[in-house]
Amino acid sequence: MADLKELFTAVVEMQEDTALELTQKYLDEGVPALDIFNCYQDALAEIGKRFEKQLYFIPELIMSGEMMKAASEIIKPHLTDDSSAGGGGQAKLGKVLMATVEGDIHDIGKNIASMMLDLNGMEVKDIGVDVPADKIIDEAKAFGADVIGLSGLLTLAFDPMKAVVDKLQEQGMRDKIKVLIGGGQMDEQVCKYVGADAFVTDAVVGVNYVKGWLS
Ligand code: B12
Repeated sequence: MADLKELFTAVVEMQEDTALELTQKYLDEGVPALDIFNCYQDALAEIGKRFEKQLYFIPELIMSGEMMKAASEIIKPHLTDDSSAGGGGQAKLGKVLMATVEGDIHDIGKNIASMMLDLNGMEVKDIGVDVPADKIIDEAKAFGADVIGLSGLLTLAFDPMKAVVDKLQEQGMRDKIKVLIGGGQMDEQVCKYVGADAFVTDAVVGVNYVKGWLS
């Protein structure tokens, strides 16, 4: 992976103009779009750490989110051509319903994951943020989803994720729909607690799970 230290620093130091210029420059130089995405993700994780240490506050969180969204717009067209994303243009492999769970409004990761799934041949329906379990299940049924992708970055998201799995179970649908959970806090333990089929902290890994399930 290319040394993207300059970009990392620009994002962490809230230098939006520099960050976006570097993003474009790296793309022009042929740096893989995914490496650039990963650099932003690492930088946002560092911003999160500074927030925890009370070196940064809500305005920095908001600004980092805006930077990442602006960068996504620049990077997106390059992902379509990226062989690692692949799979665009063919018949859809299956249907994935995406949502950020109730109580959580973080959507940057969900939007990236939705985009990657779409680029890899899935039909994706994204129903937004702060979505209650009942609504997720109703939408999944109406859409005919093969997979429900739940995003959540807060510890508070674990229970709403579990509620989706529990309700699927109650309705006798658990073995018909796979549940994939994603977000920086996800791990094996959370996955077990929620009762999901898999967890990811990286959209590309998520795409691979879904491809495996649908093939
Ligand atoms: C930007 C940000 C915000 C922005 C969000 C803007 C937006 N539109 O999303 C704003 C300012 C709104 C915000 C608000 C808050 N935030 Co905030 N935020 C962040 C920050 C800095 C970055 C998050 C991010 O976008 N990362 C980049 C993306 C690309 O990474 P990602 O989400 O992990 O997604 C990747 C994968 O996980 C995966 N993925 C994600 N979801 C899914 C789903 C599926 C199905 C798949 C396949 C893959 C997948 O794909 C992505 C690409 O690989 C994090 C720090 C961190 N470490 O993440 C804190 C963080 C998540 N926030 C935090 C907190 C505390 C809050 C607030 C409570 C602050 C407050 N006091 O108000 C509020 C909560 C609001 C709410 N109810 O949700 C904490 C959570 C702590 C906890 N344990 O609960 C964190 C961890 C910061 C910290 N270290 O303290 N935040």
